[in-house]
Amino acid sequence: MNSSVVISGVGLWTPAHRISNEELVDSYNAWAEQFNAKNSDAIEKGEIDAKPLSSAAFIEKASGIKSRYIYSKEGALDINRMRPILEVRSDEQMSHQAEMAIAAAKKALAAANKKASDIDMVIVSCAYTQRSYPAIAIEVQAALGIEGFGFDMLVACSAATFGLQRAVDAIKAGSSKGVLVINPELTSPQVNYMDRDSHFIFGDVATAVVVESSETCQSTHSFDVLSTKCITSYSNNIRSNFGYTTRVTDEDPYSADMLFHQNGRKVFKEVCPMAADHIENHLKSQGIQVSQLKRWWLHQANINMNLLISKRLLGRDATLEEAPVVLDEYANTASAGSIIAFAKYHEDLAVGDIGVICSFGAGYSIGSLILRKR
Ligand code: CO8
Repeated sequence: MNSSVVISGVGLWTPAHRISNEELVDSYNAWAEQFNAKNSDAIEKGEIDAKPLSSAAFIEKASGIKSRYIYSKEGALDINRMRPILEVRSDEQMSHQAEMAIAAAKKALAAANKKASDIDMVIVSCAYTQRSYPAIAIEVQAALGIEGFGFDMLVACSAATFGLQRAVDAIKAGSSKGVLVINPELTSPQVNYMDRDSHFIFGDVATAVVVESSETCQSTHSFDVLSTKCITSYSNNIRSNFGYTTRVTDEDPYSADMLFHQNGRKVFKEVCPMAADHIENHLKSQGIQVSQLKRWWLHQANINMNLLISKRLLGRDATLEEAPVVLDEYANTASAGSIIAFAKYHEDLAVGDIGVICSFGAGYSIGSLILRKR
């Protein structure tokens, strides 16, 4: 019997709290005005720069983002704090990230019609993990009662696609019977809510995907994974310097340099052609024409990036049906963006329809999977 590797279920967990552009900008601007008033002398003498004001209209025009979800809203908009408050949990309690991961994993398992005993490998892949060890994946594995093994991997915005490639290869090789790839993207602790140029970019969410063999698949909506392709190319244009060595370098662990920062213009210019070439080459390697793609589940960082990439390949703007947008509601959720798009927009495809999941971001890293509806 000819078996294939399939994606048989996808789960999406959305936090209960939401922040609109307007709320975020009101808070940032109040903080900036307070900062400027407090430092008026130094600003006047040219010793420090005044904080510029943000605008909801700019954010929507430049990025397409209208709102974002946040795991803990408390503190994030408080101008005397400018970062969320996460409740401290003891070693005996479940970690925040495992909780998010489990909520998405349960939905993916239900969609795939699978039980814990059908899974033997858990990959938690995302932009940050809240601790180094024990792995969040092993905590998730234990909580779900999965026998086998789990590990964490970090590839920023491409963590989901890179994790899925590991899963597909494990099923192909026969080293696993069923894999859960989970992306608990708790980005808000690393967002610099005092930086006008990036305070609006990120949101929190968790996604999960079940990968298995077609021989065991019992799901209503499943996709053959025709091919996967990952590439990386070193760049400093998207960076976070916080790490376990921060304690011994005597740097301020909360300085702007330690949080997410980027050269957004350069990222835009460099990553768009890379992503378009990547998709084109990947399709070509499988003998598939761009015109054959029914759906593009693209990374959700910036609407203008997605329009540019699809236009370069299609020679016209992609329709919302072809390249669905979720970043207006969710903002950039690091690696989860393309999987949210997949979770929300896959059931309508017909048997034989082909689509591509593609992520792109820090590293730089680009990952794609070509899928065919079964
Ligand atoms: N409000 C008002 N005006 C603003 C604002 C603001 N908030 N921000 C900038 N401006 C002004 C600027 O000052 C500038 O003014 P001027 O022309 O007078 O100098 C003007 O608007 C244009 O500014 P920019 O050049 O910065 O604006 P862009 O049009 O380039 O848009 C974007 C900025 C939206 C950031 C855009 O460059 C972009 O989206 N680039 C793509 C970058 C991207 O995708 N980054 C995501 C990477 S994320 C990733 O890889 C994962 C990392 C891991 C997760 C991290 C979680 C925390």
